[in-house]
Amino acid sequence: MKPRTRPLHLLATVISLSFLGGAATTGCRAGKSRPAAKPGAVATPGEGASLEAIAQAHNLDPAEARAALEVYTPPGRYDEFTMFSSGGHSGSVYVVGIPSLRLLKEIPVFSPNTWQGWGQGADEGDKILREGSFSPNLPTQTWGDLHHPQLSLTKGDYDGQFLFASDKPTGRVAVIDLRDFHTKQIVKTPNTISDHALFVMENTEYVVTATFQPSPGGPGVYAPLETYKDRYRGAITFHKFDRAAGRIVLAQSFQIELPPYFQDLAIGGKGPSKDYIFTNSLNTELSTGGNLEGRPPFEIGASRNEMDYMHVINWRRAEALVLSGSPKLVEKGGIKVIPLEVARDEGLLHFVPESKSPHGCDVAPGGEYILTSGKLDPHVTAYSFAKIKKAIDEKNYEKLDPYGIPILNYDAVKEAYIEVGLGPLHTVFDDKGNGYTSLFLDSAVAKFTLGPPYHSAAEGWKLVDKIDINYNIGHLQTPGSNTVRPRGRYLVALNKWVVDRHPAMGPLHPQNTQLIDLSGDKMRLVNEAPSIGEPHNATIIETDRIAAWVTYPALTDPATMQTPAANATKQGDERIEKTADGVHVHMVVIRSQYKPDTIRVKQGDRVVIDITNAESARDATHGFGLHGYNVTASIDPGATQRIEFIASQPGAYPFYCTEFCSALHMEMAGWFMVEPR
Ligand code: K7E
Ligand code: CUA
Repeated sequence: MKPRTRPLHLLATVISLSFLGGAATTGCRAGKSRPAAKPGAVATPGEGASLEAIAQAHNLDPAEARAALEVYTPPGRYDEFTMFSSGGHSGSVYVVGIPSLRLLKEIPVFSPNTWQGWGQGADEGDKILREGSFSPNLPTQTWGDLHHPQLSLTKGDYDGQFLFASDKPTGRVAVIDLRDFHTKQIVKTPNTISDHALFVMENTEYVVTATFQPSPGGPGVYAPLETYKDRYRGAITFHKFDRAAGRIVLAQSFQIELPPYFQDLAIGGKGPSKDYIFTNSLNTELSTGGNLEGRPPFEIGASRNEMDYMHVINWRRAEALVLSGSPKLVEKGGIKVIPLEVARDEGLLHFVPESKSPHGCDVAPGGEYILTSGKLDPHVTAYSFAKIKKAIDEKNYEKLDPYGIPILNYDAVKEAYIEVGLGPLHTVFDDKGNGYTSLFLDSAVAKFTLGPPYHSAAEGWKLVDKIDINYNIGHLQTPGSNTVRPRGRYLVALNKWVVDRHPAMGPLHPQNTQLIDLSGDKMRLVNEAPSIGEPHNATIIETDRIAAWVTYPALTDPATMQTPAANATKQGDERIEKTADGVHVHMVVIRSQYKPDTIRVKQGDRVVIDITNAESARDATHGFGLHGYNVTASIDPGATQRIEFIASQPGAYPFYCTEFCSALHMEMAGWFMVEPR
């Protein structure tokens, strides 16, 4: 079923006549300055009650009653937009409907998930987590702090095919295929120990990450902190994406070394600025902390300078240098690296002064402006790309940084300096030439006009509205904000604190997501829901643009999307083979049996079970939960999963279907018998 629009205007007219008319000017904003709802206080009037009576029984003011209608998605209907939201250190992506804010799905990425059998004994997830670990010499990394989900782009707009996500503490990138919403690849960025920013180039040619903490050379490389200035480096990495294969190809990827500042967020240019990328930085002081060693604590040491540096990187020229096979490049960690000195000498890198401790770095939809904001400065600074280009061409430098990188003249490149409020973080855009900045300290969103060509010189760069947020907003997002075609309509506030917005459920609170309507001149809060894990960032697309499958083609290997999978079992071909060191089970599942349903092995055997789900019906997933061996798999219709382990302990172990799939679901079970040696 497609989402569709209903003739809401009729209903709205009825309500505005009978109830909202006149009362809409009470000035009481939904969710603000009202006593907290008491559980159980709502009495629902019976059938036949007027809309007004229902609203009154629910203690809704006119604005709330209106918002309820605006965001209501009736049973069986789909939300117009779908949001992929970061789950922070849950390691997952959460899929949420907009405007209902209903949680639709969790996509496990960096952490195991037992519902989907991800990293829980089935090969698909186990292998991806293992191969995508921080270091082969450390335990398999089974947690991540997922910050920045980004959709794949075609001509600068969402194509609904892939989602990428970054892991901050280890510097990894995940590729999620939106045909089945499965993570297909996790790549450790070579030579780094931490990445933060992640964005996608115009046609997804590269998935780009920027480091956070600099590194002396990647996992396992040591250099004393005393040598920080000389031996530690930041980096920006261009992960080559092969769209046909759906994989990042490290051999065609490259990296540019940067000074050991913390690079933080980064973004690609568009239109006039599309050959450039921009990343801000903090800790240009090169502080390494040491508060018990007689040095200032890190947060003080890293906030001394009045200005940090936005990096302006000519990636086109960098790519040309890489493709030319220049001998100035070094091969390190399996990719080509442009050393800092080469980047400097080739003119790939320039700096622009920016307000201290910056966080957000965003590009206006047409690519004319780059906007940054420093958490300690209540302004958004807009830089003109044309002016940056001119300053680069004219070598209009203030000075060089300690690594010899030219710092452009601030006044020559600045376009506007807009006072928005305390703690500005990130800026997103709508389709009417406005920018919206999250204010962490103010707990608010500021709306301002962009300058020409979005608004006239007289009307541009003006603060036009502000709305309170509950509480301490981090990222914010609008549909298509970071594409060439922002859609407007809604703004989602991804908040760090929930405090009293949801009932107490113990000392660990969820986070809070709020939905703001952008259709009028004034922003309106219209919906709110808790979110699981910290929602660092999100990306929002029209629901019907996602190219998702409802079942796999028969005999698909979800790990490779190949059909038929090399290890698929056709019905009638079920069997158990003895192998040199154990048994190989070729199993088929279909309502309501496992075939074979009895597996006999000897203690110490290596057990390989290939399970094919022979169903073709939508939603006919079967599980495989093996008692005691810590194995569970989800075998979706059409899919094949491999499970491999050593039968180390003798005993009688049942296995059973974990999905309530049929009337005989309770009977969908079998025996895994391990005979003692
Ligand atoms: Cu939390 Cu983009 Cu990692 Cu800002 S980031 S809030
Ligand atoms: Cu298959 Cu329950």
